[in-house]
Amino acid sequence: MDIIPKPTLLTPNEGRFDLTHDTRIYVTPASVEAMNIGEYLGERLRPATGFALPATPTASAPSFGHIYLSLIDTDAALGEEGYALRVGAEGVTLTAHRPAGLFRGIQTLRQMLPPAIEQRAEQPGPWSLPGVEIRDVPRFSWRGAMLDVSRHFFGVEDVKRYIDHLAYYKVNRFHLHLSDDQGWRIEIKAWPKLTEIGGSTQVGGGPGGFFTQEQYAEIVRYAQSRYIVVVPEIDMPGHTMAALASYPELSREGIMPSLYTGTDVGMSSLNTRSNFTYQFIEDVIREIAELTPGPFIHIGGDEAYKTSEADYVAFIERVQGIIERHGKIMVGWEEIAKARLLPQTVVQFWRGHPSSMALARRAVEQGARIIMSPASRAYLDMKYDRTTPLGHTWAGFVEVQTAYEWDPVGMNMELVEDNIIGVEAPLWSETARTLDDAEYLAFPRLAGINEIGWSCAAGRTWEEYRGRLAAHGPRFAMMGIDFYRSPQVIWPV
Ligand code: IFG
Repeated sequence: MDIIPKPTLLTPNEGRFDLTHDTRIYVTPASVEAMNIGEYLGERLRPATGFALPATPTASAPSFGHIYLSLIDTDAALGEEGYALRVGAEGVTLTAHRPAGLFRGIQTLRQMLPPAIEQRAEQPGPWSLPGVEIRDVPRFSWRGAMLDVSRHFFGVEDVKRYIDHLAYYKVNRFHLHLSDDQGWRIEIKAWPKLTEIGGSTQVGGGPGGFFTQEQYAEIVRYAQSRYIVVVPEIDMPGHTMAALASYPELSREGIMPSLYTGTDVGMSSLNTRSNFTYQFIEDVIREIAELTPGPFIHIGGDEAYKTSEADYVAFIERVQGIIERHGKIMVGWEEIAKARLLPQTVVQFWRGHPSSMALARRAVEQGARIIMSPASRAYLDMKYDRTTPLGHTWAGFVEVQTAYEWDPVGMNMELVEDNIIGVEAPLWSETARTLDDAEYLAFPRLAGINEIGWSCAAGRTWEEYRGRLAAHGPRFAMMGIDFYRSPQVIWPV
């Protein structure tokens, strides 16, 4: 089987089960949430099979020949996202301790069916599931993907499709990079020029765009229904040229910032000594916190080259207090570890500088947890190799094997498992203009990086994965993903 991420424990058995016209998706309990999950499974399987596959509430396990989703009297050791899946001649039984676990198990079920199941038009069967016993629990609680909608703007439908890809790989954090030098992408009612002006362009001078608060809420709901927590990022004090061009009073005196459509970094800074700036931040954080049910708000903090060290530290500590007052947990790129952090704060490691190690240690000493996003392994905007038309090279070439063959506890960062909250694959969009560009850069690498976040470290090898990835390749194609056919993998057809 070509399941990605690889399940913790999988034992084949001699049974097999074919979906038929009569197959039902029985669900217990008959709660709205459990029934919604059953209906989601039905929606994924109906187009290709042409079967009704009705989600049907039940009080007990069905008789022969059906799919049974159950949340009752299950094993608490499965935790928030774990699940147990049995396929035999009698049918399918998927149990979990929590609804997210059922949802994660459904992705495994999808990947056990023939790849044609992902087609949206009816296909010839049979729709066979191989007999198996699976017990699967994730290694890390943060398995993320970041999409930069600032450098190039991606609309709601594109973002929803990207979220669907993330759900398929059991990703549970969607980090949305909503502001940067080239664009401000989220409506803030108290500061309308942020989108009127700051949202009006993008890298290369295109029309830009932005999410209204209703559209952002729609994205959050869509992610939530896939058990994915949206982590909004408002980057500060650097990467703020779009905000400064919208409200020059946010800049230090005498600077007249203008809209920026290039791809340099590190040239902007909020005026970190002005109370006007903190009123701005208070309003932005308040409005975004109200729209974000998830516990996290990312404040960026990267590449603040135009902010003095002392000003930067004071700024981060003051913003951390604002985030906390709004009942949220602050996330930031590794540089925030220069400041005094609250123990719940999350620090996202991204560079491979010698200073990075010291910053990671400072973060850990303060009780903060680390998201590992090493650019040399996990940055999806790095070229695969010198022939890749899109992407950067500053962190090196990142072929599929490079993106897979690392471990968050390794990376000679002197970190231990408990210091790490998880992994995340950022996709910066300076060179990705369309969703097709983004999918080309993201796949296959995103699948492998999230296997690192989900699967056991022990015994995980590139040699085994490259064979499984090859067999998995047709699933990318059936989902309409224009993925990179790495020469490192022997793709079928
Ligand atoms: N570094 C910048 C990003 C982006 C990236 C492109 C971080 C945290 C280079 N900051 O990565 O804005 O420009 O690879």
